[in-house]
Amino acid sequence: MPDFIPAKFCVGCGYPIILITLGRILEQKQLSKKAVMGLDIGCSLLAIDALPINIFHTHHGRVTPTMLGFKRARPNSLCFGLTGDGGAYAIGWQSLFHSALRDEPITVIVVNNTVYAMTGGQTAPTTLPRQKTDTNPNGYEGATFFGPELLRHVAHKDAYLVRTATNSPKEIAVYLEKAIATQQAGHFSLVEILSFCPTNWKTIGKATMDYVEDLKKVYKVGEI
Ligand SMILES: Cc1ncc(C[n+]2csc(CCOP(=O)(O)OP(=O)(O)O)c2C)c(N)n1
Ligand code: SF4
Ligand SMILES: [Mg+2]
Repeated sequence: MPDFIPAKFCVGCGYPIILITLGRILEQKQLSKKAVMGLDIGCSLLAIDALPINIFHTHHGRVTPTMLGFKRARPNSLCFGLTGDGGAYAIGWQSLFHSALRDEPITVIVVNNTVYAMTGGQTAPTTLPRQKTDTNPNGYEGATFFGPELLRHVAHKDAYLVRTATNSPKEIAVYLEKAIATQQAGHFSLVEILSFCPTNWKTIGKATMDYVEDLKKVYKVGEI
């Protein structure tokens, strides 16, 4: 397992932190051979060769049904879906919702950077009120979307739903391990990670960290 991810992501992006953390857990637990990860499109697609596990591209908004299909065909596999907030909570919400409702034993990792990053920073369901985006240059005025909190209403009591952030890598590791254990016990798990996107947030250095801390004031981290 390398200590770095090939430089496809922008400098300062949160995705590599998540991928390195997941890769270390899989290696430590000797799960790399069982693990398979689908990528939803969005900046997740850049992870195609990031880890020494089976990884493939799916379709924007379709990673959840693809991975639950894989899991049904190969019940002994450990299935991950890596998706952005747009893929999970807009175009892919229907299938994500029903997967939680049916308690499908897969793990969905939602990288919440509050925008459609890959396509240039458009407004997403997770965009915060007053946040300036490509499509709302004067500030977004709509509602805010709380994915894990909404899913809690329909998910099985043993499903694992949690939110963390890329400025807390140790916490990401703890939560990913619990999500994996939940899948192994036969239940649905989702880890939402508030993730740096300095390119679309138009931030550098400390301003990127401050941005995540501001997000945490709205999107409460912790188990849900
Ligand atoms: C069916 C379909 N609709 C739209 C697109 C264009 N598209 C590709 S990525 C993307 C947005 C990605 O945003 P998000 O899911 O939040 O991922 P991020 O890039 O922010 O990590 C869109 C709209 C597409 N590829 N397929
Ligand atoms: S656009 Fe944002 S999410 Fe995509 S690679 Fe760059 S920093 Fe990461
Ligand atoms: Mg996004």
